[in-house]
Amino acid sequence: MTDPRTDWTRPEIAALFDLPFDELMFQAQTVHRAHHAASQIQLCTLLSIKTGGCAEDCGYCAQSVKADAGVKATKLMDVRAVLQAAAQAKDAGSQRFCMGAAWRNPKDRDMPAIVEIVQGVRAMGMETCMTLGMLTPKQADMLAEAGLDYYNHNIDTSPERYNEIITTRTMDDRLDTLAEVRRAGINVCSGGIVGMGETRADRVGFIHTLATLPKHPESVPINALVPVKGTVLGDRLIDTPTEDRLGDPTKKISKIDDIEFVRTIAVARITMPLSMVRLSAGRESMTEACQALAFMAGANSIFTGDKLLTTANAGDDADAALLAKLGLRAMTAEEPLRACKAMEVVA
Ligand code: SAM
Ligand code: DTB
Ligand code: SF4
Repeated sequence: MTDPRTDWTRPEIAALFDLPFDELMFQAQTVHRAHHAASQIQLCTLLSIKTGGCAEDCGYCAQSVKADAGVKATKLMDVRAVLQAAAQAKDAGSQRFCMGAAWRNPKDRDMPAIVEIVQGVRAMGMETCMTLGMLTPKQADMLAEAGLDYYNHNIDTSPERYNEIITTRTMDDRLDTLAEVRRAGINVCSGGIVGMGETRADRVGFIHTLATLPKHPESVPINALVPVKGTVLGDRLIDTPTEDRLGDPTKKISKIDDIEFVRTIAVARITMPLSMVRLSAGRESMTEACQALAFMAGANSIFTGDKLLTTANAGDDADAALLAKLGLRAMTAEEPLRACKAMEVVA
């Protein structure tokens, strides 16, 4: 197997976006089938283990202290309650349990409970993923020692647009944590959000940043903005823009065009052939046809269950019906591990 390229240029990525749609889909399917089992979708479950009251000002997020989205701030969940939720997810057929905390970074005093959670979920035979914000080298090592399989830390958008969306940290802060996660030996999950009013060039820059990391993330979540009332970006999409830091408060953003969304998935698949590409937030308001195209474009992972972190998700019944209609089946736990092993072989 040849090494996946990490030397993509922006013009090359822009040229992929510009392909005729049928050609782009053909290339994406060809790459997908060369590296992944066809017709198999990984099912992941999300749990918010610490909700709201986050010090960061991410313009899309309902959990920021700057948002007025009616999200109640909670403390870190009790270890036993997290393990109970993980057991339920396992019974529902999920292979990966992803736990999110609305933190800028975990405090050292939070780490013993986090370590206990990772160990407990792993002992159930599920893959573990955590997203806790920025990490110190010591925290990354503690998570690795606890056996954490994946760490999610999204770059979210292009380097050029980053400080319009978030002012309380930089893209470089994000890249530093990703490097620490890699160094500690934890698999990387990193992607972002489209539909935040960005340009095609921003989407090119976003994919370029991921596809030129020293090693591609093992998981690449592509979220479509879930517009939440009371957040800067949600209000702009819902059509109630208020005075905010993004300049002209009357500037609206529209929901991303379905075809452009699918193109983004296809370009992620082609440029990061071995990665699991996750069709993440935003499925609840997506048509079945758009989701089907996203799977054809190479997405092979979804979040199941009724809830993401604070917003609604499509729900198990809707997902089971969609997968059945499309003849797709849930991946066994071994498949994503096989994909990771393939990445180790070529690294
Ligand atoms: N605080 C941690 C962090 O930011 O890394 C972890 C939790 S944070 C909610 C995880 C990711 O969820 C964000 O990086 C963003 O990509 C995604 N997200 C948050 N709100 C979203 C929204 N309204 N629509 C789509 N994606 C969203
Ligand atoms: C990711 O890229 N998407 C997930 C997960 N990683 C942590 C989170 C989506 C959150 C959607 C908004 C909400 O529910 O608050
Ligand atoms: Fe905090 Fe994460 Fe939400 Fe940003 S995306 S406000 S860091 S919870």
